[in-house]
Amino acid sequence: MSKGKISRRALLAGTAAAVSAASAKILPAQESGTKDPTKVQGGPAKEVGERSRFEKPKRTYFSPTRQASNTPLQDLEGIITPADLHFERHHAGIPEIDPESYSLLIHGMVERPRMFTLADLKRFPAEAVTRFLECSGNGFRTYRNPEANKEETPQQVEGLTSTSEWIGVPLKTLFKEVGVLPEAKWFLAEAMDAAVMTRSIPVEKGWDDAMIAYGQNGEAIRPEQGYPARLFLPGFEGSSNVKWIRRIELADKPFMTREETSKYTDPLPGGKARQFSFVMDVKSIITYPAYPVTLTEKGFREIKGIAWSGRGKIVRVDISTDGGESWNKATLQEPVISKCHTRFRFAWDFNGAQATLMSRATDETGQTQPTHVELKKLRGPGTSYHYNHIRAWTVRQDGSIVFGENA
Ligand SMILES: Nc1nc2c(c(=O)[nH]1)N[C@H]1C(S)=C(S)[C@@H](COP(=O)(O)O)O[C@H]1N2
Ligand SMILES: [Mo]
Repeated sequence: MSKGKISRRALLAGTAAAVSAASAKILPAQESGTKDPTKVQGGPAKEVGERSRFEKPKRTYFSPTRQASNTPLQDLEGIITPADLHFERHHAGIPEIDPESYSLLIHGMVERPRMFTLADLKRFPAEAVTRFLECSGNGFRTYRNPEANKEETPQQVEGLTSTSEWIGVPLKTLFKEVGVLPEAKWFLAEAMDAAVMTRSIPVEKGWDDAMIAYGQNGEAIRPEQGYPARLFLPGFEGSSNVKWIRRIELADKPFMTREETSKYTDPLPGGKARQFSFVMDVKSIITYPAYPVTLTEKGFREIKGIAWSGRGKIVRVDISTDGGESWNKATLQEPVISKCHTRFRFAWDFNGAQATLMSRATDETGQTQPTHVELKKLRGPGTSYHYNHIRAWTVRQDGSIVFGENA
């Protein structure tokens, strides 16, 4: 077997032994600028760890005002996004909130309005769930102008989605505590950032799987994610997951806030608009091979990526290497969790011919990603939100890769 090459059998069987035999060659110390680790004392223990200096995953920004950043999807393994690489989106910056002075008020159509301190929230039985969070604007540029963004990484195309283990108190526990009245149909979630972000949420979500989250991946939730507490609504569009939450008001109708009227509505053909598109539809992206990777050799590669759906579990991902002419089933990597990033992989032989790679995910409700043409028929020219059409990468004969079809 030639240097670094992996056999087709190893890829298909996924056997670790065959793969490690091919890659176990240790670099001579001088090549990497390090000393022979068997001859010098290693470094000391540290209070707070950091990444190997050889690993430099970074979030990227679209605009210099930095109101959002994208997760480096192409650099991640497994399904958890390290908290310091979780995508960020804030309409008025990241506030600094002292947990000692934090409180959450729940009032309106309830029997016993109440203020909860952070300590109060932590006294209730906690729940931990591993779930994705995605901005409804994720990937909108590829819908509106797929030709314009060919030299983009998976991070740039689709990096406004991340997965964490979220820990907190189920909202239904607090609903019972304050005695939410049966007439209550909606609740307002209001933040304490400079945007005073407010959204109306159907009360059923509160009785279902909503939570007030104060933990993320084993520690306190990060300031960027809503420290000390945020509303977390599994599968619902990012913007409804109000961070730095300070108030919940129960009512019999939606509040018609700015973020659900002038923003976050979806225009449809014929001059109509759809309001309250909460659930994020089934979606996927190939994260390898993808721009800026160049395949310098022919041979087998593992096509890898993530799929997710706000409606439940991913049950199937199909891969096309010929621009959607034919499809083959990818392997889903355990664990497959509801409303969570799910890994897929598929062995593919790059034979030096141009190839267009596509992934198409299906969720447990039977929903499948539409093609770009199909989605345009339904949604018209569109604005900025809710685009789950099939994405493509074109591998050229020279092995270079660009985003989009027939590039
Ligand atoms: N208080 C507050 N909550 C907010 C926002 C905000 O600007 N302020 N942005 C929303 C949007 S648009 C998204 S996509 C998600 C992003 O969550 P994250 O920064 O934890 O990834 O938070 C939502 N909650
Ligand atoms: Mo968002």
